[in-house]
Amino acid sequence: MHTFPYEPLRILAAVLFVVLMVGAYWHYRHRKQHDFFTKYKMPIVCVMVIVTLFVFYTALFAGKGTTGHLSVYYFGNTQGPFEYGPELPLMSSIKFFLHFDDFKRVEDIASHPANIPPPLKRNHAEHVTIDLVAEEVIAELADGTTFNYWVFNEQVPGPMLRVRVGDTITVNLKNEMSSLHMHSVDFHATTGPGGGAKALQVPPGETRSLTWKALAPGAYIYHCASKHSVGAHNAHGQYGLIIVEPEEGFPLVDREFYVVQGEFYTRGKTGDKGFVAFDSQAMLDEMPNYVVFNGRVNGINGKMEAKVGERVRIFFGNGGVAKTSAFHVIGEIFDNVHHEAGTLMNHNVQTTLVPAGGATIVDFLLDVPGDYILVDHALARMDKGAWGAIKVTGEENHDIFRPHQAVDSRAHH
Ligand SMILES: [Cu+2]
Repeated sequence: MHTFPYEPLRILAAVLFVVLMVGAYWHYRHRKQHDFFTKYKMPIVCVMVIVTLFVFYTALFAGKGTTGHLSVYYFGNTQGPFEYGPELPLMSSIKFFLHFDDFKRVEDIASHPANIPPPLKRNHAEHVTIDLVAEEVIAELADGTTFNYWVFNEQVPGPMLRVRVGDTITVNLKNEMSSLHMHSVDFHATTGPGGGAKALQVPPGETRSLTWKALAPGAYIYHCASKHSVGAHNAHGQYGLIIVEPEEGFPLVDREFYVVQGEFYTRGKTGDKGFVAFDSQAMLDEMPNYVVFNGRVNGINGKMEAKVGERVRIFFGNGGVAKTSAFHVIGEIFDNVHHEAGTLMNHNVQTTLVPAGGATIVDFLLDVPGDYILVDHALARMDKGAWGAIKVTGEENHDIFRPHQAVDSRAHH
């Protein structure tokens, strides 16, 4: 494993610094006999200053990520299966800094929760082609806060893909020329090494393809699985859901929504304004500043509408990379839950667990108008952005829900 040799360099720098200090002292004591140090005083001072700064810089930032615009996995400590290289993370940091103004700005990174492919109405298997584009862009994570996202098709989560069990799927993954990193896809719906990730490791500017067969129905996460840290790629927004419909399809409902939870690890605090850099140490510590639905704070809020009497289905995934979601809709009870998005059905569920790299499929009937807020019921995460409302309009149903007139009890005394 060849990492950047900052440890020996730091020791060398410290030794040099001590030698120079001793030399300077020696020069001070014998300044009449030796004019060498007098002659080269300024260069010596400069070298000492540079060495000191280097020692402080490496001591401060080694293994912690970097400041300012340097958002990549700099000197990241990974015990994972990938080696560094062929390019040092430091080089990526420098390149990111140099090309900061060239990265594409995306207006709204959030995948629209209602803008998804409709149910498949076919009774036979097909050969389906899926085109995905990996790209590194800059977009808002919260109002006034921007982040360097790594995405599929310019959105977080990546597009909701929809196939039928028995389908043969050819995936073409293109990695944009502007990318600084290798990207890939691991489909949890795929049976084969890496879920396809090894065949689909794509260097910037290239395309790779893979054909696989969907063997089992459900809702499956797909995500990037590239070095130097798979977690870091996911924590930049590279995940989505692929729905594999059963032969008979899912029972038809009135509305379907697509929501994927994710975590963002940024330097500084939740709510800091301006460009915020990725913090690899915070990721290792599993301490995200943001936990959000569809890639950003307010990623789904105000984008979902329904009517009283309608049945709503939510395909809900968790891109991770550390937290298990306690998925809940405030004011509703899930009539049906595909436990872990599999075939085991549960009913009358208030909160369902969705692990990192997992999903669920829930549906419920809307009886009463109002705002129904999706949350991760580990509610500290609501303050980190994990919420968004479905606006339900229609007739009041006072048999089921009836607020009473406010009574001022003081009037009776
Ligand atoms: Cu990636």
